[in-house]
Parts: sequence; structure tokens; C-alpha cells
Amino acid sequence: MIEISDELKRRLKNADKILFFTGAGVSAESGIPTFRGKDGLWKKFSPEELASYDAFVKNPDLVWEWYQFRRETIRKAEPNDAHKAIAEFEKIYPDVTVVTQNIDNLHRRAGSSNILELHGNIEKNYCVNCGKRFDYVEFENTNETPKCDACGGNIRPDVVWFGEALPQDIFKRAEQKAMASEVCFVVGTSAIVYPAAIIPYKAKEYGAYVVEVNIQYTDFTPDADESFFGKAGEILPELLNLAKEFHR
Ligand code: BJW
Ligand code: ZN
Repeated sequence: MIEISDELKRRLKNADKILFFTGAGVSAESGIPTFRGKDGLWKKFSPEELASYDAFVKNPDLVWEWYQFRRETIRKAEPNDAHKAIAEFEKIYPDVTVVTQNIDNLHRRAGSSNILELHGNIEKNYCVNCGKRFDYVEFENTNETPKCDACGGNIRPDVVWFGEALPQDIFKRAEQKAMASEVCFVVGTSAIVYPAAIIPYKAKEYGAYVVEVNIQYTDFTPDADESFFGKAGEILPELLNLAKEFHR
């Protein structure tokens, strides 16, 4: 059982606008590896070596294979109790937004309806040459980079790599939701990748009470109003129950 402060009780009681800022840790209990940490590597490559346009130009098949491997894992995965609890907050509060760095669709599959995906979506692809868009299903069994049927260019996943800009409209909306939020939960992220990591600081700057949920101390911990150290799939259902108890 977690213990929460009187201030968090007061906030849960009076808030209308809730923001969740999530990272890979929220999907860890669904069996999807995080990026950093001991299980965060794939075939001895770090995310910085694979998640970049330079890496894709140098070795498109390696990068494509990494994404195919991850798509398979993600497709087999199910939303966990953290995703489900987050989705259920919508039944209590009128304005709930999930700003996620994840590309795995698990918030959507758990039933969340207002999701802002800052780093794209692994189910989608586009041609680097002409921009034509393709669905994942078209390349289900391809371990080599597929070629665009319109121009022959390489097809890449529609995700944001290092050095690339985030989708500006989505990032703007996320910032606005952060600024308007009254309680902001920061769940399962190392909070080291920018500009996404600005979101919880924006929330705090504009008056939100910021609550972190992580299995360990992060770069954001010193700035959190309250931190719960434990698994998201265990802590979030407890926070949901407390919200149900206290919300007016
Ligand atoms: C649990 C748990 C459980 C585990 N329960 N918790 C130097 C200084 C500052 C910035 C830079 C710099 N050098 C370069 C930059 C910029 C760079 C950056 O931030 N780099 C840092 C690494 C230093 N940023 C960029 O390049 C961004 N673009 C940009 O800046 O563009 C500028 C520009 C402007 C205009 C025009 C052009 C350019 C883009 C960043 C894109 C990041 N992309 C990735 C890949 C996405 C696609 C894919 O998935 O393949 O996004 S990298 C990867 O990191 C992925 C994630 O979304 C992101 C964040 O990781 P996350 O989610 O926090 O995961 P982890 O693994 O780090 O943490 C997991 C956490 O969960 C841990 O804390 C665990 O403890 C916890 N946990 N189990 C609760 N059960
Ligand atoms: Zn093309």
C-alpha cells in the first residue's frame, strides 16, 4: 500500500485536468524492453546507434530488422495494469491526456482516448524519398528494408530518431496540456531525452502538482513534488483507487 501526502489528496480531490507523461517503463511489465538499463540493449547496439537517420543510411537493413523485431514483441504484448489504470482515470476526471514517448500503441489498446505520441508510431512507415505512407501490415515478413512502389526509395518507420524534430503540432498540444494540467504523473521514463522531457517541467512551472512513478531515482526526481518508487503496474492501480476515493 502506498501512502500519499495530504497535498496529493487535496489535488486528486479538486483537479479536473490530469496529464500522464509516459515512457518505456510503463510498457516494461507488458514484456517490452526499455531503452536504457541492463536489458535495454539489442545485439550490443545502444538506441543512440540505431535510432538515427545516419544509422539508417549507413545500414538500413540492420535498423529495419531492429524495428521488425520490436514490432513482433509489441504485437504479442498486452496492455498491463498501468496502461489500464491510466485509461480508467478518464472515468473519474473530465480532462485526461496521455503524452507518451512510446510508439507501441498500448495506451490506445488499453482504452485511453486522448493520446499525444511525441515519438511517432511503430505501426506506420513512410518513404524517405517521396514521403508516401505505408502500413506495417504490408511488410509483415520483411527483414530487409522494403522499397517504395512509387519511387524505389527506402521505407522507414514513422518514428522520431535522434537529431530529428518531433511532430510540431503534437508537441505544441502536449505543451499546452502540460501548462493547463493540475496533476501531472510522470511514469516510467528516465526523462533524459529532450525536447520530450520538457513536458513535466512545463507542467510544474505552470502550477501542476507533479507525481513521479518509477522503479528508481531519475533525473526528474529532484523536481518531482512526490515520487513513488515501484512498478507502474502496481502503483498506478493504487493511485487510481485513491483518486476514486478522493475526487469530489
Ligand atoms: C519502470 C519500470 C516499471 C522500468 N515501472 N518504471 C545533449 C544534451 C541534451 C540534448 C541532446 C544532447 N545531444 C543530443 C541531444 C538531443 C537529443 C537528446 O535528448 N539526447 C539525449 C539522449 C542526451 N534529442 C533529440 O535528438 C530529439 N530531437 C531533437 O532534439 O531535434 C532537434 C531538431 C529541431 C529542429 C529540427 C531538427 C532537429 C529527438 C529524440 C528522439 C528520441 N527517439 C527515441 C526512439 C523513438 C523511436 C523508437 O522507439 O525506436 O525515443 S530514443 C528513446 O528514448 C525513445 C524513447 O521514447 C526515449 C525516451 O526513453 P524512455 O521512454 O525514458 O526510456 P528509458 O529506457 O530511458 O527509461 C525507462 C524508465 O522506466 C527508467 O527510468 C526505468 O527505471 C523505468 N522503469 N521498468 C516503472 N515496471
Ligand atoms: Zn517513394
